Amino acid sequence: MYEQVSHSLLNAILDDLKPEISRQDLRHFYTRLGANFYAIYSLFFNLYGHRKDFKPQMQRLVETMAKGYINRSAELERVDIERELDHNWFLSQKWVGMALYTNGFAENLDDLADKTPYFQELGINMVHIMPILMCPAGKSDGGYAISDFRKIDDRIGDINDLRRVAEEFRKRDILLVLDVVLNHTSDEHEWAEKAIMGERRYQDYYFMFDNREIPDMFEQSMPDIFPESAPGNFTWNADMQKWVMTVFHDYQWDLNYSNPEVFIEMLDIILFWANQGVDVLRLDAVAFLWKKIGSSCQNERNAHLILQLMKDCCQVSAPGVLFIAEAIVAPVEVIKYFGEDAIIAKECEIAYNATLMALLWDGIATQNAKLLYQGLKNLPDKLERATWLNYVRCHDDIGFGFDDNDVLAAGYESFAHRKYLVDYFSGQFEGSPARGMVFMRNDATGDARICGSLASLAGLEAAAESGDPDLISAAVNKILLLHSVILSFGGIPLLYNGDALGVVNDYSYRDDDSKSNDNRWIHRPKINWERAELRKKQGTVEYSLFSALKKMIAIRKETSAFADFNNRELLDVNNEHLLCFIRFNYLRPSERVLVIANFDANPQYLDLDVISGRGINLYGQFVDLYTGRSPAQYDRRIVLQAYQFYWLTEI
Ligand code: OTU
Repeated sequence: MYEQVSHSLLNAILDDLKPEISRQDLRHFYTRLGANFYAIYSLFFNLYGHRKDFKPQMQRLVETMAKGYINRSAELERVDIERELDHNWFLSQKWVGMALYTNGFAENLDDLADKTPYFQELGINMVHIMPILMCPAGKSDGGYAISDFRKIDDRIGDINDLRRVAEEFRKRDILLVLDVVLNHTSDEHEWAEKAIMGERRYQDYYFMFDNREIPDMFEQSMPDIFPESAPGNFTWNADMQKWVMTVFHDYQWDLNYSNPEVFIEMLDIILFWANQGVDVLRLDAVAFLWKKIGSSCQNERNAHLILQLMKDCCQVSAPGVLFIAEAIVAPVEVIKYFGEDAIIAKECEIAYNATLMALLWDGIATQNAKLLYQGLKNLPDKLERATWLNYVRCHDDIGFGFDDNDVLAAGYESFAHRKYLVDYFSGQFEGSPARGMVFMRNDATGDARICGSLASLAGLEAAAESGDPDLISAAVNKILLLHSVILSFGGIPLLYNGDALGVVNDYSYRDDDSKSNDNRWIHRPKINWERAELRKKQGTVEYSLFSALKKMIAIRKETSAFADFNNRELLDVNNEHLLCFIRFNYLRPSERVLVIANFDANPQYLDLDVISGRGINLYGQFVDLYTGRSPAQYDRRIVLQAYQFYWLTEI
């Protein structure tokens, strides 16, 4: 019955298609539209069915998808078809990512294209180039306050440079990841400027109120994201005499997705970038897409419906393109961004694993893996055909957003434990080697986050200053330990620019007025390529890190048990300092890798007897895939040195 409604609407829409669209060869488009239309219609109806202009908007939606399809090159369409045939392609262990700012990694996009051999040298084949679109200078939020969604920031290049990057990447089988900032625009975006001029149509793209009545109501339940630098969620605009919703900075205006035009505009932008040869789109701040009075305005059901609709529409026009959900939210909420059902209600194929990231840092600060174990044990199962983006550091701060119940179950008191972590990483805890900074302390909630580069947080900056070789090697080993987990956990590991070279904090942001009130800039470094040459010189820290990571990456790619097919068993091993799990080949479950990571500064042992019955031969002989050597083993106990890890297989 319902299908009939959507079928007849689809027929009417197709009859009315503009002649320039209907004249094209739309064979594949029609097949996909037919297959997805019922879902698209239902979602669009659910979100916008109450509006008088529902049908014309639906028509525009289909036209936008058709235009997106028509503008797709033959080459990209070939990729689409290839990926449709091999739809699990991104779950393979062969992918290893890196995130970077163009002008941190290179001079500009052109120079970045020239530097692609570096990715191959390390084994990186998925590169997230952080936002490259036009942003007002000084009010850019590191690229996340966009004033033109179709124009590349002229300080780093133009669309031809990006095409060159995309070509270089495709030649070398490197995936290109770019951002689409869905939640907000800069206040200097054309839409915002037209709104300021009084154009009603564009005022409806945002949330605007004449007085504080509604903003006050919203704010009762909305948390502050940047309480220090941008308190509150609304900003007064004197030209319009209106309050504008600005969840992030006061110059980032939240888009109003209860308006279907906003949805269609953003879909058009997504398809535009898909057609530039982008393989994966990182969707920024997706948790915030729907605002509802009385809620935290995060993780709302309609935010999920919007993402499902985006996915369905993109699957019609550019099916080879994947979405990454950037939702730094509680573990039970993150999981929902994969969608409700792998086929009929899919959202993003990939999501940032912020839970693992924060838990790993807990392991470093406590030299103990009990909260890490607890948190991972309670991480809900994800959907089929969905995978994690596992990372240790990124361009943002670290929030200790793990579940309070897990903190309690690990035997900690929530407030005191979080305070300990913040003190530890900001170097305020006696004996801590970490050199981080506190980010956005919120006195009202007691919450605080941490900034700092991986190397500095792991103690390398302090160790290098002291010149003590033992401290340096401890820091190096911690950095490798953290990477050994993200490379073996299941999902796509995402390294961060500079981390393979041990780049420490960059304090120069303090002298730049547009950056000095945001200490996330401390960990957005500019690579010194002369110094990076040291990666080739034995005996240097750069060499130790780079060569070890290179080797780990190469081994990961050869180890099918590291692909992500829900093929991980977490182990309770009766030793709090060890994180331990088994990865198995989902096609040949007897092919197993036992991963053990020692978070302690002292040697620890794993008693194999406690994991009997898990398919590991207790009397077997093991070999470590990483070193190629057998582990120190005595009487069914495997010994690990401080911060050592093993990737063990039976021989
Ligand atoms: C994202 O961040 C970006 O990664 C940040 O760089 C931007 O400042 C922000 O959006 C606004 O565009 O929205 O879902 O704590 O972790 O704001 C999570 C800061 C986000 C970030 C958080 C995050």
